[in-house]
Amino acid sequence: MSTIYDVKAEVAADTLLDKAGYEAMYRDSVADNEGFWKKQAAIVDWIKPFSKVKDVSFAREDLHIRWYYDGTLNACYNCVDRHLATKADDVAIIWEGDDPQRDLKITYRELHKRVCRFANVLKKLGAKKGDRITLYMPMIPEAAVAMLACARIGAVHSVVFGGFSPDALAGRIHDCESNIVITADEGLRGAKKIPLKASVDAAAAHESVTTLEKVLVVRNTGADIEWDAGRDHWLHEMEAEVDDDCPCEEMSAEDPLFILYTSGSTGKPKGVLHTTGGYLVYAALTHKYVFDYKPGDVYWCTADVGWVTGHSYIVYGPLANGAITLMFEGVPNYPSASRFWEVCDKHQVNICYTAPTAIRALMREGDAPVKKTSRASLRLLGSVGEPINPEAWEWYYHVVGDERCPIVDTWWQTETGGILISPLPGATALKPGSATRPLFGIQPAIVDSEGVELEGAAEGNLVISDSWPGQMRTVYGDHQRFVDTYFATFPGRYFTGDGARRDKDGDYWITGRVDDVLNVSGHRMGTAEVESALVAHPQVAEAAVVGYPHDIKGQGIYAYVTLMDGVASSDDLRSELVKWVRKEIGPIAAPDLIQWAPSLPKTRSGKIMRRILRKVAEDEFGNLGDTSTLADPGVVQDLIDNRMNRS
Ligand code: 6R9
Repeated sequence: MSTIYDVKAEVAADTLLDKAGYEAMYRDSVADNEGFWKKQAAIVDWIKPFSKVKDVSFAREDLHIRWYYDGTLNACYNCVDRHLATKADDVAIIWEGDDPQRDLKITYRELHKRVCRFANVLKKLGAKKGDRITLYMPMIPEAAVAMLACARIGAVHSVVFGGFSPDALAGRIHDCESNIVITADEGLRGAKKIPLKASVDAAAAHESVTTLEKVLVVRNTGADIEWDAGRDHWLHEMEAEVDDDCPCEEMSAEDPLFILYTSGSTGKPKGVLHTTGGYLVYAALTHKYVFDYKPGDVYWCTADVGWVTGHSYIVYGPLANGAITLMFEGVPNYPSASRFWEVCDKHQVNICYTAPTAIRALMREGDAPVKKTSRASLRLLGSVGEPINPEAWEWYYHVVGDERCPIVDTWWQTETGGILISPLPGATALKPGSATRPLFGIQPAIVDSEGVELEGAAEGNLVISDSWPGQMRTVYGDHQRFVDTYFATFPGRYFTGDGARRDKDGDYWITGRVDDVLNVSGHRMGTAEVESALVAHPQVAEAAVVGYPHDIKGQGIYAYVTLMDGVASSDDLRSELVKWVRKEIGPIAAPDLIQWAPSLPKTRSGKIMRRILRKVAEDEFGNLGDTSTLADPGVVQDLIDNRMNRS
């Protein structure tokens, strides 16, 4: 039985919504969905007001999602220019460097100037409305400035996480046919240098990369880098040649704002496409209510801009709301395990939004590194990226938040653009491990494997029955894949890929992915992606990858590898394969455990029985279920005898 915290007793009475306020607003949002979203759209400024609110069909044969589609606006204007009248000298971005001695505050006026100059540089490089521009950046202000500059001129940004390998970067440049890549000489994380420009060079050399014309480079660490004089340009040199004035492009609400690649259950990452109007309304509204954001609050989301959390809750949501958003270049445990809380004290952070994997890693260091800091400025804590285990929740609540700060456990996805299920501080009773209630306009349902909706307390597949403005619109360049991935399994509804339980109070508990997607330290990783990287190795014949419970990462990556005939297994080969996957995809995809499997358990039709592989990886082989359909049941005993995860 988990503790239920009555948050009303703990937060100041002046939260934006109380329980009755949330309930009334939710009721309205469902009873008159169009009317609700028509009204809420006033959270952003429109150039040409919309007259049409919603045009949606979740039917497979006629799938389309449009919001505010005859209106026009500019996302950058909303995040920057419109604040100049009232808060030009207020801080927009606080930047905290990897090195605790380095930080920076950027006002809205300065942000405006930087974004305009950056946008003019992009134009000078030939960027036009609709172009896809790839960003491969460290967590420096220029990352946010570059995103906003793209939005300003109507270019579509595709941010690729700086931890991805040159191969992964090349695949993403190729898929969206980028003509420009924006990067830095190097990144810095935990005093380690990340050779970003060298990775761009390697990606550009790929034969699949045929559209890339220009590389714009931010000087960050000042490292020596290779230079291609016809292709590469320094930002600081080009900025000296442009002026501060750059008008905002008038964009249709349904013009693309960005593409963000994410892992699915098949091998190739999908280019999730978000458009301008609905996304911005949804990001701004959810940022305001979930984080109970009030003017002057210092808000910190610890994510990287390479993930959707960084897009919606470092850049677009907070800046659309005129907030003070903190960007952190470093890692939680450098120079010490107190770093997060030292940053909170130094910048008087009121709202801190981080991931369970970071909380678990810091929890392992004990309470002392937390207790030596004050954290008195904190008012609200947030969690995102994976289910938070009650033990980590309790520690976050008692030790970090001193039992004073509600925790918002926010469930959402790259595809959803913003938070869909979360408590609201002051309005929702908290339960450790539960994301609790749907936000405005969100109609979650739980269906069984046949698609039958389950009522009341139930467990099954989590689907969403109606659209919301922040929903993705398509998979870039592959609309059929969008339809097949999200709307084919349970006709007429959006399938999240997650499992969930709804308790008797109506609160949701996300149980994790029900497809072949792993969640490693809050990062999505398709098992098929890791498998194809492994089989690309000349000595690997076959590979199957599953997740297993991992104390810090949530899930670890467990690979079963069958070697080519005549290749001897060895620990050296094992480390070589780990290195290989790091090179093919990036460090986040590196297998934690590799088991040599002379053969894999397959059905007579040749399908790998992942259920069995998962059980063995979990060290739970006592109950393997029905193995009678296996072509060779003997395979299983060998797997059990040689399992790598023994508790
Ligand atoms: C925002 C983000 C999405 C997947 C999602 C789910 C898991 C995210 C969660 C959570 C339980 C939460 N997830 N938040 N599970 N509780 N609060 O993380 O997007 O990278 O696309 O991952 O992450 O499995 O389906 P993304």
